[in-house]
Amino acid sequence: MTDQLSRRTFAKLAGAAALGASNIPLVAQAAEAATLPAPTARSFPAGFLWGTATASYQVEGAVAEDGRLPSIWDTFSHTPGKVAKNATGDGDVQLMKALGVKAYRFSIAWPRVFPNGGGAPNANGLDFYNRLVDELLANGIQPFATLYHWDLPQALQDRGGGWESRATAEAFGKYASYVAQHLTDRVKHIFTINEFNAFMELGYSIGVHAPGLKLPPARFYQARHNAVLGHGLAVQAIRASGKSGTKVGLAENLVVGVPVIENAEHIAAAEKATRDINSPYLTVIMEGKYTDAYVARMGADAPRVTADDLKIISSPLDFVGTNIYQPTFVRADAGKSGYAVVPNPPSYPHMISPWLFVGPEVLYWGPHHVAKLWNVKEIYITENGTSSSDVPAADGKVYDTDRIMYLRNYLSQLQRAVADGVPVKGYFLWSLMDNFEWADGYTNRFGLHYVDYTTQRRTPKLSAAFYREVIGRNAVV
Ligand code: GBH
Repeated sequence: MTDQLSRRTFAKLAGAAALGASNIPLVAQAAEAATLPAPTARSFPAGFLWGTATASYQVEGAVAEDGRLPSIWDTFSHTPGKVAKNATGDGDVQLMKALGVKAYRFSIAWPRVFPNGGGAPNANGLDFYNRLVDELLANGIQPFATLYHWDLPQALQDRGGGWESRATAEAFGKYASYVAQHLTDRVKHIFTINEFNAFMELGYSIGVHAPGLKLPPARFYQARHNAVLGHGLAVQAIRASGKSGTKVGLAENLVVGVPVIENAEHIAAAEKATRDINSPYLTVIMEGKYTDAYVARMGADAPRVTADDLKIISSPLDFVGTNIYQPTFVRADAGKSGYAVVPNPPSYPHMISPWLFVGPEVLYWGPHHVAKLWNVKEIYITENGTSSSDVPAADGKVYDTDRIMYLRNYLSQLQRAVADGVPVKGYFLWSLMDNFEWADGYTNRFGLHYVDYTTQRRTPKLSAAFYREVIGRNAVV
């Protein structure tokens, strides 16, 4: 990406682009309004919070401005061969523009606020977010901030091996405390960490994400433990330093067991699978104990875990955020665990990202399991969405009917969950605009807005008009 446009010019473009969505008429404005489904059909409760989401390294650019130092993703993406077409996240600064959304989930770059991971804070770095928060509030959009969406300060990786070190968990707590002190007068919802189940597995075990490590089991289990400990320390720090009324949670891409058939035995198996497979992360956070099965699996490689650690890790949360994309099908099984994962057959359909298997029911079962397993009273879908080939048509527009198909089906299942009484309070669509898709670089687009990476121009896709209609009618359309 190039820095050809100033932040202000870019803001204007983004604004114009959002308004441009109206060149596809809203059905509600059309003459045949009388033929619309009844207002209650597939509708959501009043006050359901519709939002969009992004993350710092994927949209911000400005990697060397105002005292920011490198993160592990700067290092990784600048290492040839690690990211598709050797793309990096350098580029223009992301600004917010609404589609009628009432909430925006963004992440704060740790290396802007503490460029060295710890030590002295960089006030200019935090100001970047002060301005964003003020601008969101001035536009009637509630800010939901994530503290860690994978851009670990490189200095922490260099010093103690990043999450391999308990010192990183402690530094994370201090960073959380500083952010809470300065932003919670205006930011009322904070997510500690985004997707343990992605950055730990891909970054520290499989090695395809930053920092690109393939740790042996004992070191890897220790790193997992430090990450959930960091989350707990951050929760405590936010409680101690944040204004009263600040709500804290996390955003986890839990593995969601989806029953192969919706009957009692398979549903029970799917629930067991969800608790068991997520043991290293969400389960220990919610239960304050590693499951016996996980402890047995780790065997002699298990980290030393103190009762005090477990207490910190399971500090009570105000809500649970779930990033939900694809199902893991589960059936009942006679073996000890009581369940078996059913691999998708080769013919199982996926979106353009090969991992993004289509299973709308996952948006029903994900929140359902979380509410039932851990008695959670406030759930957000912190990410859901899809990639698409998104090639502009001759008229310059992007008719992403596949994204609309995906969203319509997934939202129907979310509506089913809410209608059943599952306490889902809001939904953040990933993503507001096309952005840096980690190891896939700029090859897979997830946005509601098409981004021309040469000019930075944003163009609403057909799905933006679809989402605007969903929000306007508070119903699946
Ligand atoms: C989310 O991860 C991330 O939070 C977000 O930053 C990202 O842009 C968005 O999803 C869309 O991907 O190619 O076989 O190595 C979702 C969970 C985990 C899904 C990693 C893709 C890569 C599988 N992701 N996975 S593979």
